[in-house]
Amino acid sequence: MSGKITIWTFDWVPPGPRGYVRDLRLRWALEEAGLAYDVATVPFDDRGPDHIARQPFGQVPFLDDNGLRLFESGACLLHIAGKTAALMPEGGQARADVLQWVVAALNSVEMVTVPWWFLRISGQTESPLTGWMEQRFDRLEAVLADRDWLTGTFSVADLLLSDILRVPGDLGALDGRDTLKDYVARNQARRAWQKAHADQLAHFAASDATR
Ligand SMILES: N[C@@H](CCC(=O)N[C@@H](CS)C(=O)NCC(=O)O)C(=O)O
Repeated sequence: MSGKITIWTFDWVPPGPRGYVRDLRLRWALEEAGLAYDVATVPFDDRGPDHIARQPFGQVPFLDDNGLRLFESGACLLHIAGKTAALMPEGGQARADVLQWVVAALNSVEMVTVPWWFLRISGQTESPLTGWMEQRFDRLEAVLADRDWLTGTFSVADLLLSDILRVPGDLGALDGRDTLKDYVARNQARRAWQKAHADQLAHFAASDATR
């Protein structure tokens, strides 16, 4: 599908989440794909029925691709990745490998890292989830011990998993795990990540002036 692609995010967020809001994932994917896009906003403070109609949990991001709308960053990423072999091979085992790792990143890694992060920022330093999360990290270290990317070449699965890992990583949870720290750094060294990250920071910095 060609046409106008719009990423929707908040008009403003407090300083803490800047650089982490998940429109970053979509920006990054579209930068990798070389596809032009616009960024539109919904109010952070007043999430009315229009917002809920597009994202039933009142969250961001969501995507509009020439009238095709979808929410959930994972679904949006798969939609974008379906447009370019630069993010996901067109078929066969190679595509299956990417798909399984996308779901694993969301359903086997992020499903423990996000609750762990939530407890940590709520002040709970001794988390009952730490052992479970460490088991996941152990297995990911084994997978990535002899390869730079999950499926042999950079894909949307690396984009997603590295974005998931950097959240606990930035809180020190990857300290002593050089394989995973290097993996996240390798992803963040990509020009597309750096542009997406800088653009998100600039977006929210500009919004301060309007408040
Ligand atoms: N599973 C959703 C989670 C989206 C999410 O957590 N969005 C955050 C910003 S990164 C948000 O909107 N937070 C505000 C809230 O939950 O009310 C996805 O990956 O799209």
